Amino acid sequence: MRSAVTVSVVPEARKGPFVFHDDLAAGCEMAATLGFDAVELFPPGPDAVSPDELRELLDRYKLQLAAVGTGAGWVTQKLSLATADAGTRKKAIEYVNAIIDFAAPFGALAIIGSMQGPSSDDSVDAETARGYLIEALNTCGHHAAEHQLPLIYEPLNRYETKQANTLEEGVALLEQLETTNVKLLADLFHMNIEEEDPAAAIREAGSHIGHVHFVDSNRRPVGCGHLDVAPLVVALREIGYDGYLSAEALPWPDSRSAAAATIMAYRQMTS
Ligand code: LER
Ligand code: MN
Repeated sequence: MRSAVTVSVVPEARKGPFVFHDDLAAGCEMAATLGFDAVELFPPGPDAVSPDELRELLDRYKLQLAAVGTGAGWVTQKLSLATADAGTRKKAIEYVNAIIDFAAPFGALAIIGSMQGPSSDDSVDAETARGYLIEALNTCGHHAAEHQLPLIYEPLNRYETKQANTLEEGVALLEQLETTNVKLLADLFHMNIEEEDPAAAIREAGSHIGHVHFVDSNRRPVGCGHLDVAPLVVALREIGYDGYLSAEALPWPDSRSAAAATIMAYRQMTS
C-alpha cells in the first residue's frame, strides 16, 4: 500500500475535505517533504491544470499522481450522471471521460463520487437514477479500459447519494454492469457512517476495492477522530489491496499538520 494526499485547486471547494488547497506546487512540495508517494488531484475540470506543468511538478518532487476526482463537475456545473435531463447526463459523461483522458497518461485513476448525483435530486426515482448510473458506469468504464486503467466508483453516505451507500451495495451495483472495469473506492468517512462492520465490509468487497480514502470519522486526519483505522488496514492487507491510502481529509488544524498526522498514522499502520 502506498501513501497519497489530496490537493484541491477548486476555489468553490475551499471548505471541502482536501488536505491541500489552491496551490498545486506548494501541495506537491509539502507532500514530498513529508514523504508521501503520491498526490490525488481535485481539479476544476479536465482542461484546468496543464499536463506539462503537472508532469514537471511530479518529476521535480518524485511523486506519482494517484487519482483525479471528477466532483467539480457537480460542484461548479451541477452535472450529474443520474439526473432526469438527458443533456445534463450527456455533459456529465463527457466530463468524466475527459478527466479519464487527462489522468490516464499519468497512470492515475478517475473517481466518480459526487457525479453520481446527490440525494436531494428529486427529478428521478431511485430505480431510474440507478439505471442512468449503470449506463454511465458502462460507458465511462469502457472508456477507462481503452487506457488500460480501472474507473473508480465511490459509495457515499446517505446524506450525499441515493445510489450505493455501502461497499456491499457498491459490489451489487458493479455486478449489474456489462464491464468488469469499475472498482470501488472505500472512503473510511462514509464507511464509518454506513457500515455495520467496516473491516468485514472490506473483507467481503475484496478485490473489488480499487482505491481508499484514508480519513477519520469526523473527516479529520486518521488519528484525529474515533474510528479504529488500524484493523481496517489489516483487512486491506488481508485482501491483498496494493493501491493507495489517500488522505481525503479536512486541513485540520491546518494543511501541514493534517498531512503530517496522516503520514505518521500511515507509517504506524503499514510498517
Ligand atoms: C468524494 O471523494 C467524497 O468523499 C464525497 O463525500 C464528495 O465530497
Ligand atoms: Mn471520498
